[in-house]
Amino acid sequence: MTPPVTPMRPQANAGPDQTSALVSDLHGIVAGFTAGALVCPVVPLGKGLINDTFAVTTTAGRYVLQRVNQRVFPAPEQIMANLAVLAAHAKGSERLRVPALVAARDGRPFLRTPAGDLWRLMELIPNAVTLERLTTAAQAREVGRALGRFHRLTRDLDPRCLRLTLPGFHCTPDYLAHHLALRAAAGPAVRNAAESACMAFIDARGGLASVLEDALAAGRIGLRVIHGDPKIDNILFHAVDGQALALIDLDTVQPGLIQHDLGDCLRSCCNRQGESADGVTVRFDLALCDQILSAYAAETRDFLSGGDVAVLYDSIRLMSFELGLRFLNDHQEGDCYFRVAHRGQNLHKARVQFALVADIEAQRCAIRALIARAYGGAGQYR
Ligand code: GN1
Ligand code: MG
Repeated sequence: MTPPVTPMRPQANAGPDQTSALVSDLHGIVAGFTAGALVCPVVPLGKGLINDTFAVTTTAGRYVLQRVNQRVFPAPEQIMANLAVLAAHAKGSERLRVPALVAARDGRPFLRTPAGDLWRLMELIPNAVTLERLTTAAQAREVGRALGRFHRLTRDLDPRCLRLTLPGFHCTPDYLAHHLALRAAAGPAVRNAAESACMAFIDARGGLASVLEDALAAGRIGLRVIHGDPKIDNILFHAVDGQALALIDLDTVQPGLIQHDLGDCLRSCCNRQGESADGVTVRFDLALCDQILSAYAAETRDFLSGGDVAVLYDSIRLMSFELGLRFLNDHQEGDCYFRVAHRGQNLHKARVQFALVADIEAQRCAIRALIARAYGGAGQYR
């Protein structure tokens, strides 16, 4: 049975006009935190598709200010509770740096405005940069090491200690069901060639959506703590020595499958053309994948099971497929979820992800061989 089609939601993200209106209110927001007085204008930071993010400089230091998107995260206090659990678990560890939160004047780690918005202020990790693309093997190794350390550090944190901040976030079968429901509701109405091509691509991969859910149901893999969004933009590198310093954007730290994280990280980092590639011929870069995987395996080899490793190849193409579905669904619902610069951008990004799936599939044997080598077996996990 297909689930009901959700009604058209209002625009989830502030567009450029709303963002500049926001900037003028930000002085008051910053004053609501215990972080000194502003010394220069607040400026937008990063390229996140969900929250509104700004860089703030005060007499006390430099910070990151964020408004949590409550259409995506309707209960943001749950995120804040998870951050506290994670920070306590990571305390004193050199493996994971969790950006410290600045208290609001009422002592809470966030501020609620009368309009109901939730804002938080975090330390800005010094000497840190994000990379638009990976260009060297050393960077790729740092990515694998950072994600592997995150999973290593959280392997003894019971996932039941964390709230589900986004239920169903990586449930690919739900995104597929939603896609089919949207398709049924639209009927044979006007579809352009790009949409039709996406639909044919999806139809040809019926069994893919449930690979991880099936493995979970069969007990071959298990729930763990995940980051949820380890794409390239969410990894901080040291500006000088290039070491990975932290995984940021911790809103989706919650119970999940480590395969979601590794697949998402690889689909993001091994696509050198990026999510908005010009044209729709994208490549999955095997050399980068090799470096990321071997560094990740060095951190995780001793606690991942054969069952975990057996589904790694499928999880790489699955996460690209899932993101393609999510972009396509959002396009068909009027761009309510992901921030877009123009109409049609989500559709283009869906095509890019599907092209990436196709290239991953074309390199299936080589990717499986890299996985087997990284985990020390000649194909023992297949
Ligand atoms: C969103 O907010 P941001 O840009 O870090 C999305 C991820 C997608 C990503 C694609 C909560 O992440 O799942 O992979 O866009 N986050 C959420 O760029 O939906
Ligand atoms: Mg995010």
